[in-house]
Formats: sequence, C-alpha cells, structure tokens
Amino acid sequence: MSGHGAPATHAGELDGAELTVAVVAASWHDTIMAGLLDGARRALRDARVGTVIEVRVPGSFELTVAARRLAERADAVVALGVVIRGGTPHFDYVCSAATTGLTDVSVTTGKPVGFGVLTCDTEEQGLDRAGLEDSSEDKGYEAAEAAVRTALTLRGLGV
Ligand code: DLZ
Repeated sequence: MSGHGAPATHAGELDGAELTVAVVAASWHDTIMAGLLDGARRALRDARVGTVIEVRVPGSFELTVAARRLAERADAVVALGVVIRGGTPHFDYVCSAATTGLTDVSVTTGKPVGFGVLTCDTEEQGLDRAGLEDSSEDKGYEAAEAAVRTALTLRGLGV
C-alpha cells in the first residue's frame, strides 16, 4: 500500500468549530511519533476544531482501550501509533490488535476513528510517512483530517 491515490483534500476546507476530537498516541519510536502528532495537531488547527483532547498510552496495543473511552466524550478519535517489525511474531499481534480493536471502537460507538498507526518493516519507512521535513507522506495529518471529515459527514446526515 502506498500514498499513491490519496484524495487531494486539505483540512482547511473543513469547519470543525463545533467538534470535540480526541487524539490518542502511543509512546514508542519517539521521532516518528513526534512527526505524527505534529501532523495531527496541524490538521485539527487547519480544520478549526473547537476542542482537542490529547492522551498518551504506552504502546499501540493500548490504543484501543483509550480510544474506546475517549469515543464516549468526543465526536471523533485520532489514533496514532508506530509499530516496527522485529524478529518475532510480536509485530503481527500488536498490529492486528490495534487494527481490529480500533475498527471495533468505530463500529460499536458510531464515532469515526482516524487510523494513524504506521505498521512498518523498517524505521526508514516510518520516517518517510511521519510528516517530517524529508518525509514524502504525512500520516498524522491524514488520519486527523479523515476523522474530522467523517464526523462532519455523519453530522450532516443527522445520524
Ligand atoms: C512490546 C512492543 C514492541 C516489541 N514493539 C512495539 C512497537 O513497535 N510499537 C508500539 O507501539 N508498541 C510496541 N510494543 C508495546 C506494546 O504495544 C504494548 O505496549 C506492550 O505489549 C504492553 O501491553
């Protein structure tokens, strides 16, 4: 999967003034996570989101439980994590738990969850997607924009 084909949209097109958005971020892989967080904050500012809640959890495995609780008081959640493949199957379990768990949060609460969890074979792949100066993609920004856009779409439908 690559960033090729991503929609040419910008969070500045959105009006999130009436929204509360929660960002939950894991704490592994500092530099990459700093880029993801910065991107998410930029998107929420561009979209003029009224209230932003930020929460940190230890690892990507813990994103789901925090996202579930935050979804109770936010219109949308943005989940950020960085998982880098090691020499054991641990990677697959953490990625699978985060992906399935966050999907489940979204479906069971009816609140959009922006999926900003990078699942990478190497640190370089993460750096290239982290919205840093030399990155080619900005996945934190994309995840936050997607969460806000979806929350506004649902609000527009009145559902
Ligand atoms: C244990 C672990 C490992 C090996 N790698 C990562 C990683 O690359 N990214 C990440 O976000 N978390 C990792 N973790 C931690 C787990 O997500 C979790 O925090 C611990 O297993 C404790 O429940």
